[in-house]
Amino acid sequence: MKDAAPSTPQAVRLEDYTPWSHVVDRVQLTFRLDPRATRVISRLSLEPNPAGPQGRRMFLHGEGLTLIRASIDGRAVTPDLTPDGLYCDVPEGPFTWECEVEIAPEGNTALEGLYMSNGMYCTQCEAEGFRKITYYPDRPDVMAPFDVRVESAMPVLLSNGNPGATGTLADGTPWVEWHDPWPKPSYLFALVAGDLRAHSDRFTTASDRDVALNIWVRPGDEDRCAYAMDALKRSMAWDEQVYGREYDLDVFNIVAVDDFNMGAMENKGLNIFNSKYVLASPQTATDRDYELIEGIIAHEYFHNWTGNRITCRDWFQLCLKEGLTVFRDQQFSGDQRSVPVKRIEDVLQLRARQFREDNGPLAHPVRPSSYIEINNFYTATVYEKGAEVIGMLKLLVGDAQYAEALALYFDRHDGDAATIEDWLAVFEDVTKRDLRQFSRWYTQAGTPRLSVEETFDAGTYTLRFRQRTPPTPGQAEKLPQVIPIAVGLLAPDGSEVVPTTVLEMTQEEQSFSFDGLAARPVPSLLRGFSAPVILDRASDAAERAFLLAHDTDAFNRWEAGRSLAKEVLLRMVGDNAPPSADYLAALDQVLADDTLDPAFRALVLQLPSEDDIAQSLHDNGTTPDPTAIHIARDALAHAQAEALAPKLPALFDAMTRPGPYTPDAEAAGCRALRHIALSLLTRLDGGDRAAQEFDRADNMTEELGALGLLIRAGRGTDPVARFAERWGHDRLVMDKWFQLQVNMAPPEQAVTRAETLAQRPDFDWKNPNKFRALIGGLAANAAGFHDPSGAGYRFVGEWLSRLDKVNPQTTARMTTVFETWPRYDADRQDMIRETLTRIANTPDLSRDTAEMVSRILG
Ligand code: 0A1
Ligand code: ZN
Repeated sequence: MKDAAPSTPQAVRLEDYTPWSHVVDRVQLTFRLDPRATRVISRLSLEPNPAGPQGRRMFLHGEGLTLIRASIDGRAVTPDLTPDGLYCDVPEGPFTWECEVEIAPEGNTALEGLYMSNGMYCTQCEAEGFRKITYYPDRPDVMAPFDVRVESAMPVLLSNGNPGATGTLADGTPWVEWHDPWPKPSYLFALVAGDLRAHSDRFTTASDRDVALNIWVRPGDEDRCAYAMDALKRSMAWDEQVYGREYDLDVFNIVAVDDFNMGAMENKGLNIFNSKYVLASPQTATDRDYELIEGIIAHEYFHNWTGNRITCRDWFQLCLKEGLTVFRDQQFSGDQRSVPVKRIEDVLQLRARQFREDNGPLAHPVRPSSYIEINNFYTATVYEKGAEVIGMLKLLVGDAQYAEALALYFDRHDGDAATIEDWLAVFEDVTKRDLRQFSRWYTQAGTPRLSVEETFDAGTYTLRFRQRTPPTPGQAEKLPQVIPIAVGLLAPDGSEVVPTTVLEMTQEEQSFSFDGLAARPVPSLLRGFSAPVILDRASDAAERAFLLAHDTDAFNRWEAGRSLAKEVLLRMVGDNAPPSADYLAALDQVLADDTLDPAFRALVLQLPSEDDIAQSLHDNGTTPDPTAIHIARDALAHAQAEALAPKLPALFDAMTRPGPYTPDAEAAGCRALRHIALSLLTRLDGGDRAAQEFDRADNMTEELGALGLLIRAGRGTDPVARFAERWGHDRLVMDKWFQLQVNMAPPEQAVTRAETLAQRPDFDWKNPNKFRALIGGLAANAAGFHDPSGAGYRFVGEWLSRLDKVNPQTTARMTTVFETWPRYDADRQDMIRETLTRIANTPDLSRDTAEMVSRILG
């Protein structure tokens, strides 16, 4: 009874939501694990749902399953199988459904459902993977307690919840039972079986619950779990202190797997992680890795309340859990490290990924209203813009009312599958505000442009703002949004005359005045990046340099330096202007200011990315030339190096800290600034110092940093080979090696290098991390990827067509490297369209990739 081929994809629409016909009171699952023939026996206690459609027929999702038997109340039934599931006639009242299916985890290369990674069984069920495990109402609003029994000879057998009985079958096969008392949707189900080792610890909650913590890894990786464990305990304590949320089971398990489509997954009590976001040692992980591990461990842990205890009614509400959980993990990381530095990093990410998405063919609202494949909507817009929307809400209502609203949300909706309307109603009830206009942030796509004009007259300073959101696919007209604009005013001597004030803009055009000023002030607008908008403001370089030197808002100090650099670069690309001396002088001051956090100084010195410059040129109506951008950016970096040369050696030495590596933010900040100094010095000495550094580095941050500079300087051949000799045994370190070589390569060599690397036997392209490292690494080398010959597009296109056969989800996500095509010249546009059309015409293309390619082509 094998099912037929999948049906033609149809769009799912928010407006069509209807509850399921039945309620699941209990789920009992038994797994007899076998790589080629796993048996899954499922028993569901069901009853009619008074709130759902009434009738005597039920539908269960199911994909790629072989149905062995099915029964209702113990009597065999023959359901009608469809490509997406089954229909079955059911009794009028409560009944028990039982079925047995067979699946083959070994052949599951899509890494969705039950699959195998290095001989270990694991699952990924969000969003719709559970239907590849058994027949089930696989939708987030169906919540039930799960009892799971796993039968297997594997030494470690895990599932959600608390451990239960264990035993041995007559044939000697061991079994274990797990009981999860918290009703959950199927997307939070997880099972792991393998030869694993635990790094264990304990945590006592505020209510004195003793929780066993385990991080499960492959043998040999046990000594790389300490940082993740430390981050987990800090996350648990932080959620108690800041949000009053405690953990609610006796055990919390984390498992690291090498083959994983995303970063990690918040399955109840059994989080599954991409191993790169768990495993760390000073020798193998960079500062950035440590930071990401901390943030992702926190993110998944925080989902226990925002996502698991309160889940989503349907997948259109994805931002309900993701936006809020990202917001929470950003708050956590800020508290653990530095609030302004974290904010700058988050805004850099937001602009690089979300603004790019929001200003191209894939733009969609934070809460989309239709989709073909939900896996394509785990986007920067849903996650990062979703978090920004919460940040704005908090700013508008204030910290105290935000805390009250969150307490009410947890109280009112615990155990619910909720909606964005529920979320906003909580804020309306607490604050008595009308949030109807604010809710447009959830339904309108596109990044609002905010322009401003100012006047000063008889002591009154007036800011006149205008907002406009360009059309996005399917949304031609945009209405004004509520924009919180945090503003401060500085006097000409640099003192602050008006401290941060939040202006609430609601109209298309709106003025705000400040009286009683002795002189025309310098405005510091959108402090802390108080709204995800693009601010257009004509201001001169002198004013930006003034803000870079004097603003009391650290974010805006950085922003002033950033916009200065951007402006200089745009003039260098467009008019062949020389690097601006004012800009270099301002940098010189920042560099020498020891009162500033080294991490902050490193961020000020870092130039805008080539992609960022391309987007700005496009926004200004100029067609970007990736080669010219690369040359200009290089030239500005050279000018920085020459201008700052006298200070660089001393800075490098000052940032060299004695003693062994520690991953804390302070030490990492010094290394970041030290690396910038080394990078600039490399432009002057051709790499001599970087070569010394490569030889002496005792940690991956410095070793990899130096290697990248040597590659960029054209001195990479020998160190690249030595690095591979040293680290060939380590899969995660080798991912960095693949990535760096194409990413740092001179643009004209990038594609050939990628082609050569792709031939290597250790380029295991079916592993998503490896694929992303090499193919994604090339796409991140903007001038190399956009090589005028089109070789970069063809290379990436061919690999995407190939990967689609084994892993549609990762393929579909990577098609976004082409989303910026409308920016470029006619030749490049033609070549990209040709590549995308070729992908679209690949026989048997997945629904995932087909949807993405057709949206990108528009
Ligand atoms: N919910 C996870 C991310 C995630 C989403 C989808 C996945 O498979 C399609 C896997 C993981 C998170 O936010 O961390
Ligand atoms: Zn998440």
